[in-house]
Amino acid sequence: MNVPDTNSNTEIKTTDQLKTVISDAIHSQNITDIHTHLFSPPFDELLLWGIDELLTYHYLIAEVFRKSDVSYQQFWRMTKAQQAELIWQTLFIENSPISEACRGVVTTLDELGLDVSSRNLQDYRDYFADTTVEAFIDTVFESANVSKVVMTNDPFDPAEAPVWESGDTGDTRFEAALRMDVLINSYEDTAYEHLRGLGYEVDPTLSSEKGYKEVRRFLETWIQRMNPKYMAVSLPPDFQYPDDSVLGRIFDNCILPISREFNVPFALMIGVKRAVNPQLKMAGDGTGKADLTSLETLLRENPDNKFLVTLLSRENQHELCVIGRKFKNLMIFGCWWFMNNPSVIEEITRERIELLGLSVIPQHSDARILDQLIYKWKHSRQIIADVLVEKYQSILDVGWTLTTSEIERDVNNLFGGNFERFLNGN
Ligand code: RAT
Ligand code: ZN
Repeated sequence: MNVPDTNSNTEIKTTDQLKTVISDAIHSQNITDIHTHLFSPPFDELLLWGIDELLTYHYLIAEVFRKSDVSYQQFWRMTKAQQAELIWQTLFIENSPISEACRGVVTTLDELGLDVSSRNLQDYRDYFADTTVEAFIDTVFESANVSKVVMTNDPFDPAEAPVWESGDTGDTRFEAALRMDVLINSYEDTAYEHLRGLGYEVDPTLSSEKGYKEVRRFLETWIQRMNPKYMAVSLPPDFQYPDDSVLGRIFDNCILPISREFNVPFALMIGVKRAVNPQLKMAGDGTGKADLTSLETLLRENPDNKFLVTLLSRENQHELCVIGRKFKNLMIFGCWWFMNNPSVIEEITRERIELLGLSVIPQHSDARILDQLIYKWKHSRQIIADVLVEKYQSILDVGWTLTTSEIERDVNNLFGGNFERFLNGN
C-alpha cells in the first residue's frame, strides 16, 4: 500500500489540481486484484500468457463467430495458433478492433511497447518468444501496478492438486481463493464420487449429519492447504436461499459454519447461465437477472458471516447497492464479466459511490491471461478516476475542503484497503 507523503496536506483549490491529484493517486496506488483466473508459475500450463492466449480469450471467441463463416467444428479442430490467426484476421484486420475485448488486446500490446500500427502478428509472437514467464510477470505487475492477484483455485482440479500437495505455490503475489462451484453446483454429478474416492464418507444426496461433517472436513483441509482469501461460487440467476436442495444444505451445514469458524468470507457471483450455447464451450455462458430476495435472506439470517458479492446482470446492480446499505456483512465487488465494459463500469461505479460512498471494492480484473492485467486495469482506472473527479468536485463546489492525502487515503481503500479490512475485521 502507498504511504501518503507528508507534503500532501495541501488543500486542493482548482479543478485542474483535483484532476492531477486524483490521476496521480489512482495511477500510483498499487492494486490488490481480488478475482482473477491467473496462476503462479508452479501451476505451469494453467498460467496463460502471450499473444496467442490473448487472442483466444473466450470473450474474443464469442465475437469471432459473429464475423467469420468458420463452423464451430472447424474452429475447435484448429490448433491454438490457427485460432489466434483466425481471430486476428477477422476481428483486427477485416474489422476494426473496437469491442472492449478487442480494444484490450490493442491497449496491452501498446503498453508493452509493441508497435500496434504494424499489425504484425509475427512481431508480437517474437516478443513473447524472447521472454521468460518470470520476467513477464514482473513486467505485467509493474505495468498494471498490481501488487497481489487472487487466483481461482478448484480443489477438484487434478491439474492444481500436485502444486497444493507440494506446499509451494511459488510467487507470493498470487494468493488463493477456494472455488466451490463443483461442490455446490455439481455435487451429485461430480463432487460426490470425487469425495468418496478421497475417502470422505459422504452420501449421494448429502442429507446426513455424517455427510455434512465430512464435507466440513474437506473444506477445512483445503483451507489449511490453500490459506484462501475467501471461498467462492458462481451461481445461476434462479439461485434460491433458503432451499432444501443440495445447495441449501451445503450452505447451511458446511460452508457457512466453516466460513465463520475460519473467518474466510464467502464470495457469491450470481447471475450466470452456464452453457446457453454449448457449441461455444467456455464462451457459451450467458446472463440473467436474479431475484435478490434470496441474497437478502442469506445476509439477514447469517449476520456473523461475511459475503463478497458481484452480480452479472446490469438490471440487478441498483438493487444490490440498496442491499449493501442494509447489511454490513456484505462487501460488493467488481464489475463482473459482461459488466466489465466502459459504459457499464462507469454507470455502476457512479451508482455504488452515490449509494455506498467509498465502502465498496469497485473493480477486479477477472484476467485469465496474465497480459490482460495491463488493459483491464488501465481501462478501469481511467473510468474510476473520472467518476471520482466528478464526485469530489461536487463537494469542493460548495466549499468542502480536500487534501491530497485524503484522496490518497480514499483511493488506497478502494484498491485494497477495503478488502483487507473486510477480511480481517470481525
Ligand atoms: O469472466 C470470465 O472469464 C468467466 O468465464 C468466468 O470465469 C467468471 O468470471 C467466473 O469466475 O465464473
Ligand atoms: Zn471469474
